[in-house]
Amino acid sequence: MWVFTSEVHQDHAPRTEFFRGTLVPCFELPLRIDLIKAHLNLTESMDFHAVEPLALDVISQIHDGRYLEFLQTIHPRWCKQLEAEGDPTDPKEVEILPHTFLTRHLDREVVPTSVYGEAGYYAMDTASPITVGAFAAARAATLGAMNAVEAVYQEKTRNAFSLSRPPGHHAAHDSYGGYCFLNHAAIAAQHWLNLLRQRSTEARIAILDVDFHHGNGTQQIFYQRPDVYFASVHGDPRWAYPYFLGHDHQTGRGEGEGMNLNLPLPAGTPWNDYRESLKKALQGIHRFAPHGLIISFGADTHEEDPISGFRLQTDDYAAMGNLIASLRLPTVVVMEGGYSLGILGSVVSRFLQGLVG
Ligand code: OKP
Ligand code: ZN
Repeated sequence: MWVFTSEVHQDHAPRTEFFRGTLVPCFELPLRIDLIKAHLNLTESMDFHAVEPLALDVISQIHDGRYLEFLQTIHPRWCKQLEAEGDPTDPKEVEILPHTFLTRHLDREVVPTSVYGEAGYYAMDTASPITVGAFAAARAATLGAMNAVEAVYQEKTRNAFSLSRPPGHHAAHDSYGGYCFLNHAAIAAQHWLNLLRQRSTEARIAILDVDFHHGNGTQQIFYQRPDVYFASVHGDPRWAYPYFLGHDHQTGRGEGEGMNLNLPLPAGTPWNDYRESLKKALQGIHRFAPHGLIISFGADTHEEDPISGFRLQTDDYAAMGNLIASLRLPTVVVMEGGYSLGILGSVVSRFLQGLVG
Protein backbone atom coordinates (compact mmCIF):
# COMPACT_ATOMS: atom_id res chain seq x y z
CA MET A 1 0.00 0.00 0.00
CA TRP A 2 1.48 3.31 -1.10
CA VAL A 3 0.71 6.21 1.22
CA PHE A 4 0.78 9.88 0.23
CA THR A 5 0.65 12.57 2.89
CA SER A 6 1.75 16.17 3.25
CA GLU A 7 2.31 18.51 6.19
CA VAL A 8 0.41 21.40 4.59
CA HIS A 9 -2.78 20.29 6.39
CA GLN A 10 -1.29 21.74 9.60
CA ASP A 11 -1.94 25.24 8.20
CA HIS A 12 -5.68 24.60 8.57
CA ALA A 13 -6.23 24.36 12.33
CA PRO A 14 -9.78 25.56 13.00
CA ARG A 15 -10.78 26.33 16.58
CA THR A 16 -14.56 26.36 16.67
CA GLU A 17 -17.61 25.03 14.85
CA PHE A 18 -21.32 25.42 15.42
CA PHE A 19 -22.80 22.25 16.93
CA ARG A 20 -26.12 21.66 18.74
CA GLY A 21 -26.75 25.40 18.77
CA THR A 22 -23.46 26.57 20.26
CA LEU A 23 -19.83 27.09 19.31
CA VAL A 24 -17.76 24.08 20.34
CA PRO A 25 -14.12 23.08 19.74
CA CYS A 26 -13.62 21.74 16.22
CA PHE A 27 -13.78 17.98 15.69
CA GLU A 28 -11.83 18.15 12.44
CA LEU A 29 -8.28 18.70 13.76
CA PRO A 30 -4.66 18.36 12.53
CA LEU A 31 -4.07 15.80 15.29
CA ARG A 32 -6.33 13.35 13.42
CA ILE A 33 -3.81 12.97 10.64
CA ASP A 34 -0.81 12.97 12.97
CA LEU A 35 -2.30 10.05 14.94
CA ILE A 36 -3.04 8.04 11.80
CA LYS A 37 0.42 8.74 10.42
CA ALA A 38 2.06 7.56 13.64
CA HIS A 39 0.04 4.35 13.45
CA LEU A 40 0.75 3.64 9.79
CA ASN A 41 4.45 4.24 10.38
CA LEU A 42 4.33 1.18 12.62
CA THR A 43 2.19 -0.86 10.22
CA GLU A 44 3.79 -3.46 7.99
CA SER A 45 3.30 -2.95 4.22
CA MET A 46 2.77 0.84 4.33
CA ASP A 47 5.17 2.59 1.94
CA PHE A 48 5.23 6.35 2.35
CA HIS A 49 5.92 8.31 -0.84
CA ALA A 50 6.54 12.00 -1.42
CA VAL A 51 3.70 13.98 -3.00
CA GLU A 52 4.84 15.23 -6.41
CA PRO A 53 3.50 18.47 -7.88
CA LEU A 54 0.98 17.97 -10.71
CA ALA A 55 -1.01 20.31 -12.94
CA LEU A 56 -4.20 21.14 -11.03
CA ASP A 57 -6.45 22.29 -13.88
CA VAL A 58 -8.52 19.10 -13.46
CA ILE A 59 -10.02 20.80 -10.38
CA SER A 60 -11.87 23.13 -12.77
CA GLN A 61 -13.55 20.12 -14.39
CA ILE A 62 -15.23 19.42 -11.04
CA HIS A 63 -15.62 22.79 -9.32
CA ASP A 64 -17.13 26.07 -10.53
CA GLY A 65 -14.64 28.82 -11.44
CA ARG A 66 -16.26 31.51 -9.32
CA TYR A 67 -16.47 29.10 -6.38
CA LEU A 68 -12.72 28.37 -6.64
CA GLU A 69 -12.05 32.11 -6.81
CA PHE A 70 -14.18 32.49 -3.67
CA LEU A 71 -12.24 29.80 -1.77
CA GLN A 72 -8.95 31.32 -2.77
CA THR A 73 -9.72 34.94 -1.91
CA ILE A 74 -12.43 35.07 0.75
CA HIS A 75 -10.17 34.95 3.81
CA PRO A 76 -8.12 38.12 3.11
CA ARG A 77 -11.24 39.93 1.84
CA TRP A 78 -13.20 38.98 4.96
CA CYS A 79 -10.31 40.20 7.17
CA LYS A 80 -10.17 43.48 5.26
CA GLN A 81 -13.89 43.97 5.85
CA LEU A 82 -13.47 43.25 9.58
CA GLU A 83 -10.68 45.82 9.69
CA ALA A 84 -12.84 48.39 7.88
CA GLU A 85 -15.49 47.84 10.56
CA GLY A 86 -12.93 48.46 13.31
CA ASP A 87 -12.18 44.84 14.20
CA PRO A 88 -8.40 44.42 14.10
CA THR A 89 -8.33 40.63 14.79
CA ASP A 90 -5.10 39.02 13.60
CA PRO A 91 -5.90 37.25 10.27
CA LYS A 92 -4.28 34.08 11.63
CA GLU A 93 -7.04 33.97 14.24
CA VAL A 94 -9.92 34.77 11.89
CA GLU A 95 -12.27 31.91 11.03
CA ILE A 96 -15.11 32.41 8.59
CA LEU A 97 -18.49 31.00 9.59
CA PRO A 98 -21.48 32.26 7.64
CA HIS A 99 -24.83 32.91 9.27
CA THR A 100 -27.23 33.50 6.36
CA PHE A 101 -27.81 31.02 3.57
CA LEU A 102 -29.02 30.96 0.00
CA THR A 103 -32.79 30.74 -0.25
CA ARG A 104 -34.39 27.82 -2.09
CA HIS A 105 -36.37 28.13 -5.32
CA LEU A 106 -34.91 31.39 -6.61
CA ASP A 107 -35.31 32.11 -10.29
CA ARG A 108 -31.94 33.84 -10.49
CA GLU A 109 -29.21 33.56 -7.86
CA VAL A 110 -27.19 36.71 -7.16
CA VAL A 111 -23.83 36.55 -5.36
CA PRO A 112 -23.95 39.29 -2.70
CA THR A 113 -21.23 41.94 -2.57
CA SER A 114 -20.99 41.57 1.23
CA VAL A 115 -18.36 39.00 2.24
CA TYR A 116 -20.76 37.79 4.95
CA GLY A 117 -23.44 37.12 2.39
CA GLU A 118 -20.96 35.67 -0.07
CA ALA A 119 -19.81 33.01 2.44
CA GLY A 120 -23.45 32.04 3.02
CA TYR A 121 -24.03 31.83 -0.73
CA TYR A 122 -21.40 29.09 -1.08
CA ALA A 123 -21.79 27.34 2.29
CA MET A 124 -24.16 24.57 3.30
CA ASP A 125 -23.58 24.67 7.07
CA THR A 126 -22.03 26.48 10.04
CA ALA A 127 -19.61 23.72 10.93
CA SER A 128 -16.89 24.44 8.38
CA PRO A 129 -14.70 27.37 9.39
CA ILE A 130 -12.51 28.79 6.65
CA THR A 131 -9.16 29.52 8.28
CA VAL A 132 -6.21 31.36 6.77
CA GLY A 133 -4.76 28.02 5.59
CA ALA A 134 -7.96 26.20 4.61
CA PHE A 135 -7.58 26.47 0.85
CA ALA A 136 -3.90 25.52 0.83
CA ALA A 137 -4.65 22.49 3.00
CA ALA A 138 -7.57 21.41 0.81
CA ARG A 139 -5.46 21.82 -2.32
CA ALA A 140 -2.67 19.70 -0.81
CA ALA A 141 -5.23 16.99 0.02
CA THR A 142 -6.47 17.02 -3.57
CA LEU A 143 -2.90 16.74 -4.82
CA GLY A 144 -2.36 13.72 -2.54
CA ALA A 145 -5.41 11.98 -4.02
CA MET A 146 -4.20 12.77 -7.56
CA ASN A 147 -0.75 11.34 -6.73
CA ALA A 148 -2.45 8.18 -5.49
CA VAL A 149 -4.34 7.90 -8.78
CA GLU A 150 -1.14 8.33 -10.81
CA ALA A 151 0.68 5.65 -8.81
CA VAL A 152 -2.14 3.16 -9.37
CA TYR A 153 -2.71 4.13 -13.00
CA GLN A 154 1.00 3.70 -13.76
CA GLU A 155 0.80 0.30 -12.04
CA LYS A 156 3.47 1.17 -9.50
CA THR A 157 1.12 -0.24 -6.91
CA ARG A 158 -2.31 -1.88 -6.86
CA ASN A 159 -3.53 0.23 -3.91
CA ALA A 160 -2.71 3.74 -2.78
CA PHE A 161 -3.92 5.82 0.16
CA SER A 162 -4.08 9.60 0.40
CA LEU A 163 -3.83 10.48 4.08
CA SER A 164 -5.06 14.04 4.25
CA ARG A 165 -7.44 16.57 5.69
CA PRO A 166 -9.69 18.51 5.46
CA PRO A 167 -12.04 15.88 4.00
CA GLY A 168 -13.78 16.38 0.66
CA HIS A 169 -16.99 14.41 0.05
CA HIS A 170 -19.43 17.12 1.18
CA ALA A 171 -17.99 19.71 -1.25
CA ALA A 172 -20.12 19.94 -4.41
CA HIS A 173 -19.65 21.76 -7.74
CA ASP A 174 -20.04 25.18 -6.11
CA SER A 175 -20.63 24.68 -2.40
CA TYR A 176 -18.69 23.76 0.72
CA GLY A 177 -19.63 22.31 4.10
CA GLY A 178 -19.10 19.38 6.45
CA TYR A 179 -15.46 20.50 6.86
CA CYS A 180 -14.97 20.01 3.09
CA PHE A 181 -13.88 22.60 0.50
CA LEU A 182 -12.58 20.61 -2.47
CA ASN A 183 -13.94 17.17 -3.35
CA HIS A 184 -10.74 15.13 -3.51
CA ALA A 185 -12.45 11.84 -4.43
CA ALA A 186 -14.35 13.50 -7.29
CA ILE A 187 -11.26 15.28 -8.60
CA ALA A 188 -9.25 12.05 -8.33
CA ALA A 189 -11.98 10.24 -10.30
CA GLN A 190 -11.88 12.90 -13.00
CA HIS A 191 -8.08 12.75 -13.11
CA TRP A 192 -8.24 8.95 -13.49
CA LEU A 193 -10.82 9.23 -16.29
CA ASN A 194 -8.63 11.77 -18.10
CA LEU A 195 -5.65 9.40 -17.92
CA LEU A 196 -7.71 6.39 -19.07
CA ARG A 197 -9.07 8.36 -22.04
CA GLN A 198 -5.54 8.96 -23.35
CA ARG A 199 -5.47 5.24 -24.16
CA SER A 200 -9.08 4.22 -24.66
CA THR A 201 -12.53 5.57 -25.38
CA GLU A 202 -13.88 3.41 -22.55
CA ALA A 203 -13.33 4.89 -19.12
CA ARG A 204 -15.38 4.16 -16.01
CA ILE A 205 -14.56 4.88 -12.35
CA ALA A 206 -16.56 3.84 -9.29
CA ILE A 207 -16.58 5.72 -6.02
CA LEU A 208 -17.51 3.82 -2.87
CA ASP A 209 -18.25 6.07 0.10
CA VAL A 210 -18.03 4.34 3.48
CA ASP A 211 -17.81 7.45 5.62
CA PHE A 212 -20.66 7.53 8.15
CA HIS A 213 -22.05 10.66 6.47
CA HIS A 214 -23.54 10.62 3.00
CA GLY A 215 -21.18 12.06 0.36
CA ASN A 216 -23.66 14.62 -0.90
CA GLY A 217 -21.00 16.56 -2.81
CA THR A 218 -19.82 13.53 -4.74
CA GLN A 219 -23.41 12.49 -5.49
CA GLN A 220 -24.27 15.96 -6.79
CA ILE A 221 -21.16 16.24 -8.96
CA PHE A 222 -21.74 12.96 -10.81
CA TYR A 223 -25.53 12.72 -10.58
CA GLN A 224 -26.11 13.04 -14.33
CA ARG A 225 -22.94 11.36 -15.55
CA PRO A 226 -22.68 7.82 -16.93
CA ASP A 227 -18.88 7.47 -16.45
CA VAL A 228 -18.79 7.59 -12.63
CA TYR A 229 -20.79 5.19 -10.43
CA PHE A 230 -21.36 6.39 -6.88
CA ALA A 231 -22.33 4.00 -4.07
CA SER A 232 -22.66 5.08 -0.46
CA VAL A 233 -23.52 3.37 2.84
CA HIS A 234 -24.41 5.95 5.49
CA GLY A 235 -26.63 7.15 8.30
CA ASP A 236 -30.11 7.80 6.91
CA PRO A 237 -30.36 11.53 6.10
CA ARG A 238 -33.75 11.63 7.82
CA TRP A 239 -31.81 11.60 11.10
CA ALA A 240 -28.17 12.14 10.15
CA TYR A 241 -26.05 14.92 8.64
CA PRO A 242 -26.09 16.10 5.81
CA TYR A 243 -29.90 15.68 6.18
CA PHE A 244 -30.95 16.63 2.64
CA LEU A 245 -29.27 14.11 0.38
CA GLY A 246 -28.57 10.39 0.61
CA HIS A 247 -32.08 8.96 0.25
CA ASP A 248 -32.48 5.64 -1.54
CA HIS A 249 -34.80 7.13 -4.16
CA GLN A 250 -31.86 9.21 -5.46
CA THR A 251 -30.64 6.93 -8.24
CA GLY A 252 -29.19 9.41 -10.75
CA ARG A 253 -30.71 11.38 -13.58
CA GLY A 254 -30.60 11.46 -17.39
CA GLU A 255 -27.46 9.70 -18.64
CA GLY A 256 -26.59 9.08 -15.00
CA GLU A 257 -29.82 7.20 -14.21
CA GLY A 258 -28.97 4.05 -12.24
CA MET A 259 -25.43 5.27 -11.55
CA ASN A 260 -26.13 6.45 -7.98
CA LEU A 261 -26.76 3.93 -5.20
CA ASN A 262 -27.64 5.17 -1.72
CA LEU A 263 -27.88 2.68 1.13
CA PRO A 264 -29.10 4.62 4.18
CA LEU A 265 -29.13 2.77 7.52
CA PRO A 266 -30.74 3.27 10.94
CA ALA A 267 -29.06 4.65 14.06
CA GLY A 268 -27.05 2.06 15.96
CA THR A 269 -26.28 -0.14 12.94
CA PRO A 270 -23.67 -2.80 13.83
CA TRP A 271 -21.20 -4.45 11.42
CA ASN A 272 -23.43 -7.47 10.72
CA ASP A 273 -26.13 -5.25 9.20
CA TYR A 274 -23.66 -2.79 7.69
CA ARG A 275 -21.97 -5.67 5.89
CA GLU A 276 -25.17 -6.62 4.04
CA SER A 277 -25.54 -3.08 2.67
CA LEU A 278 -21.87 -2.96 1.78
CA LYS A 279 -22.33 -6.18 -0.22
CA LYS A 280 -25.14 -4.51 -2.19
CA ALA A 281 -22.86 -1.56 -2.92
CA LEU A 282 -20.15 -3.93 -4.11
CA GLN A 283 -22.63 -5.77 -6.37
CA GLY A 284 -23.62 -2.46 -7.96
CA ILE A 285 -19.97 -1.55 -8.52
CA HIS A 286 -19.21 -5.01 -9.93
CA ARG A 287 -22.06 -4.72 -12.46
CA PHE A 288 -20.76 -1.29 -13.54
CA ALA A 289 -17.40 -2.95 -14.38
CA PRO A 290 -15.19 0.06 -13.63
CA HIS A 291 -11.51 0.40 -14.52
CA GLY A 292 -10.73 1.70 -11.06
CA LEU A 293 -12.18 2.19 -7.59
CA ILE A 294 -11.94 5.21 -5.31
CA ILE A 295 -12.93 4.73 -1.69
CA SER A 296 -14.03 7.70 0.39
CA PHE A 297 -13.03 6.24 3.74
CA GLY A 298 -14.29 7.53 7.07
CA ALA A 299 -13.51 6.02 10.46
CA ASP A 300 -16.65 7.66 11.85
CA THR A 301 -18.79 4.50 11.49
CA HIS A 302 -17.01 3.33 14.68
CA GLU A 303 -19.12 3.04 17.84
CA GLU A 304 -16.87 5.55 19.62
CA ASP A 305 -17.22 8.35 17.08
CA PRO A 306 -18.44 11.47 18.91
CA ILE A 307 -20.62 12.91 16.10
CA SER A 308 -21.95 9.80 14.32
CA GLY A 309 -24.36 6.94 15.05
CA PHE A 310 -23.23 3.47 13.95
CA ARG A 311 -21.72 0.70 16.09
CA LEU A 312 -18.80 -0.76 14.15
CA GLN A 313 -15.88 -2.01 16.21
CA THR A 314 -12.17 -1.79 15.52
CA ASP A 315 -11.79 -5.40 14.31
CA ASP A 316 -14.64 -4.97 11.83
CA TYR A 317 -12.55 -2.70 9.62
CA ALA A 318 -10.20 -5.50 8.53
CA ALA A 319 -13.30 -7.40 7.40
CA MET A 320 -14.56 -4.28 5.61
CA GLY A 321 -11.26 -3.87 3.76
CA ASN A 322 -11.24 -7.57 2.91
CA LEU A 323 -14.75 -7.52 1.52
CA ILE A 324 -13.99 -4.53 -0.71
CA ALA A 325 -10.79 -6.22 -1.92
CA SER A 326 -12.98 -9.00 -3.36
CA LEU A 327 -13.77 -6.58 -6.21
CA ARG A 328 -10.14 -7.00 -7.30
CA LEU A 329 -9.91 -3.47 -8.69
CA PRO A 330 -7.02 -1.01 -8.73
CA THR A 331 -7.94 1.05 -5.68
CA VAL A 332 -7.31 4.54 -4.36
CA VAL A 333 -8.37 5.31 -0.80
CA VAL A 334 -9.06 8.91 0.16
CA MET A 335 -9.33 9.94 3.81
CA GLU A 336 -12.63 11.52 4.79
CA GLY A 337 -13.96 11.69 8.38
CA GLY A 338 -13.37 9.98 11.72
CA TYR A 339 -13.24 11.97 14.93
CA SER A 340 -12.55 9.62 17.81
CA LEU A 341 -8.88 10.33 18.43
CA GLY A 342 -8.58 7.17 20.53
CA ILE A 343 -9.37 4.66 17.77
CA LEU A 344 -8.62 6.59 14.56
CA GLY A 345 -5.11 5.20 13.98
CA SER A 346 -5.96 1.56 14.55
CA VAL A 347 -9.18 1.76 12.51
CA VAL A 348 -7.43 3.18 9.44
CA SER A 349 -4.57 0.73 9.81
CA ARG A 350 -6.92 -2.30 10.10
CA PHE A 351 -8.94 -1.16 7.11
CA LEU A 352 -5.90 -0.74 4.87
CA GLN A 353 -4.44 -4.04 5.99
CA GLY A 354 -7.75 -5.75 5.26
CA LEU A 355 -7.74 -4.17 1.83
CA VAL A 356 -4.28 -5.43 0.85
CA GLY A 357 -4.97 -8.85 2.44
C1 OKP B 1 -17.80 15.39 7.79
B1 OKP B 1 -17.40 14.01 7.28
C2 OKP B 1 -24.59 18.17 13.28
C3 OKP B 1 -23.24 18.72 13.00
C4 OKP B 1 -22.61 17.98 11.90
C5 OKP B 1 -20.81 18.25 10.35
C6 OKP B 1 -20.36 16.85 10.17
C7 OKP B 1 -19.44 16.76 9.02
C8 OKP B 1 -18.88 15.39 8.80
N1 OKP B 1 -25.22 18.92 14.26
N2 OKP B 1 -21.35 18.50 11.65
O1 OKP B 1 -18.35 13.36 6.50
O2 OKP B 1 -16.94 13.12 8.30
ZN1 ZN C 1 -18.21 11.62 8.09
